Amino acid sequence: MTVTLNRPDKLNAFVAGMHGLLREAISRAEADASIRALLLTGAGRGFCAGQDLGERDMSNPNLDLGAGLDASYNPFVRRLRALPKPVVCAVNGIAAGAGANLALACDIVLAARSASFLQAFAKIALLPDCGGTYWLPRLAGTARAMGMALLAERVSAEDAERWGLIWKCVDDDALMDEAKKLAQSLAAGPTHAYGKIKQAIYASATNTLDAQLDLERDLQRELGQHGDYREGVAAFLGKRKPGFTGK
Ligand code: LHQ
Repeated sequence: MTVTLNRPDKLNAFVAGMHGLLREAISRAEADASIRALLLTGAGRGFCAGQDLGERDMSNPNLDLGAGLDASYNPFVRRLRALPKPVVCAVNGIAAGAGANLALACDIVLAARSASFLQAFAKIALLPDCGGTYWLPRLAGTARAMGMALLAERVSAEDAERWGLIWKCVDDDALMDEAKKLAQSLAAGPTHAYGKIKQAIYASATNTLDAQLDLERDLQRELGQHGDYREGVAAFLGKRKPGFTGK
């Protein structure tokens, strides 16, 4: 399933209605077994410029940005990470603020060479949200995380790849083809195993080695009972392509 953020005149900055649509999309992706990979991208020249800064009522003395995060952004980030299917992000242009961190929440991030990542928050006296303070130090190290968050400068797609923030930077005109090919190939893969791979890799951020070894054992035990494992081994031994069902 492809989800395209589609408010290109404002670089796909988030307004309230978009959260409802994203909720519907992720609910479908969770419930529909025929959806075996998700591709997230943006329409136009930007990927997403984060929260629409014109939307909040700045005269409201009880303005509660935390409530906004609780209601919309955070549940979406949690559901993306927990989705037991691969999520590919094709960053087609600038990814700023919550838009940058939404991209980094995805499992495999491709970015167009002309795209960039901007932790814009400090420019408006906020801190990186949507998991930014979690992903940045883990992916790029504390020094780069601090630089990105405090200086709020654009990081090119090439640097993002070099720093380990994303999987790959690709030529602009190849981005969507590559992203679709990747998502299609993942959609034909061992979906159940992919879900467990996500679970294990994301759990490692907070697990000890002992806990991680135990988790790998438990998940591997379960995967060993799955038809896709049998199919993968049979295909290898038979020198043919596997036909994974993911079921
Ligand atoms: C925008 C936006 C935008 C409205 C471009 N809003 N119109 C915050 C609060 C609450 C709870 C949850 O969490 C958050 C998280 C956040 O995301 S905070 C961070 C919000 N994002 C930003 O601070 C980024 C603001 N945008 C920019 O700095 C620039 O637009 C970037 C660097 C992204 C792109 O620059 P340019 O390529 O020069 O494009 P532009 O600035 O000309 O933007 C094009 C249009 O999009 C323009 O509208 P206009 O009608 O003048 O053509 C912008 O006003 C509009 N736009 N971002 N976030």
